[in-house]
Amino acid sequence: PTVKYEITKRLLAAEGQPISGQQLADDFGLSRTAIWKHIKELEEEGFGIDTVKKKGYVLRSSPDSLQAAKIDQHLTTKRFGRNIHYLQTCPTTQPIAHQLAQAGEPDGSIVICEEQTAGKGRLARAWTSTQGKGIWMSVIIRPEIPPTKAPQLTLVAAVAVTRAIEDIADVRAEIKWPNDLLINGKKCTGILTELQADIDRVHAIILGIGVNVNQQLSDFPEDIQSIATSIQMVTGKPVDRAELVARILYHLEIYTDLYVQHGFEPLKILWESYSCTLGKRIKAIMIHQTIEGVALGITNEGILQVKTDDGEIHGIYSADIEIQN
Ligand code: BTX
Repeated sequence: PTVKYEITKRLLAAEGQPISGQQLADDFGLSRTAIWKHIKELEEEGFGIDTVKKKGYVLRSSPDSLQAAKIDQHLTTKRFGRNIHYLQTCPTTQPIAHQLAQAGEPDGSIVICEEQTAGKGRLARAWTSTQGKGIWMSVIIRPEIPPTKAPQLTLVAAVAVTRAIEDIADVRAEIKWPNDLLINGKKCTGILTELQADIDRVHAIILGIGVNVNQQLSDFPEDIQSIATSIQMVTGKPVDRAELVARILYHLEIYTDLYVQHGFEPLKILWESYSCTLGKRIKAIMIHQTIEGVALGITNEGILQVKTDDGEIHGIYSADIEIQN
């Protein structure tokens, strides 16, 4: 961590109380001028800092950003989010996380940014990632599981994000199998699971999580305005994105550990309680076929079971789901 990062953390933790420049200089073994330069830089990044004579620096306001010190302030995890790679803008966080994972980045590290210019959905679709309005992050997870079980981790992630949104914004999202989170039937979160694995072992799962947080309807491109929503659009209140990130990581760590230790069953119950797919008539659209029927449930492997009108039960591993009633 850099000195600037440590200073930011101190200012945030002081909650409006002054911090002496001399104290900072002593603690970091720097001159007061060097500290002052860091303070100027923070001001340029949008921090409102007053200099009070004989007392020191007072943090008046901090920018609505996702930089590491802001997430850190809310973090209650052991591993998740303990390494934060923060970027203003990037095409997509996924390949950056892949590269870091390949270079040995530890379990729970994240890549997060304010804006993606080429955000990815599943099957090479685009994910709109407006500047400063959402959470666009990739989490590197290293569970000891065979690659066949990786899709279950997507379901685990869906539960974690749903719980976090409920805690922070007091609104209940529903999970549409496998991993869309909907509020009032509109998509507020998408999850993209990518793997680094050989035949019998997962090296890393790169979990891409996109949450629409503070957008207005006009922030979305026209073609998705009828299907997308944000938390603020539903609750009418802006959400502190850094706090929500920390909460997502909190649940993600707990549920991933629970899953690795006890398997999918305990999480299946949770997943089902948030699902809006089960019991409904659905259309499962896959690359080479479409199946229509009633969604009966998910198996202990996380496979969706659909009963078609001829009474046959089909296991669906991956598809886009349209809910029909
Ligand atoms: P998906 O394929 O299920 O959803 C993509 C579809 O959702 C698009 O075709 C479009 O119709 C719609 N859509 C696009 N952008 C949005 C949006 N912001 N809100 C609601 N609907 C939208 C879902 O894929 C997986 C998304 C993962 C995004 C994360 S963000 C961090 C990481 N980096 C990255 O590039 N992707 C992941």
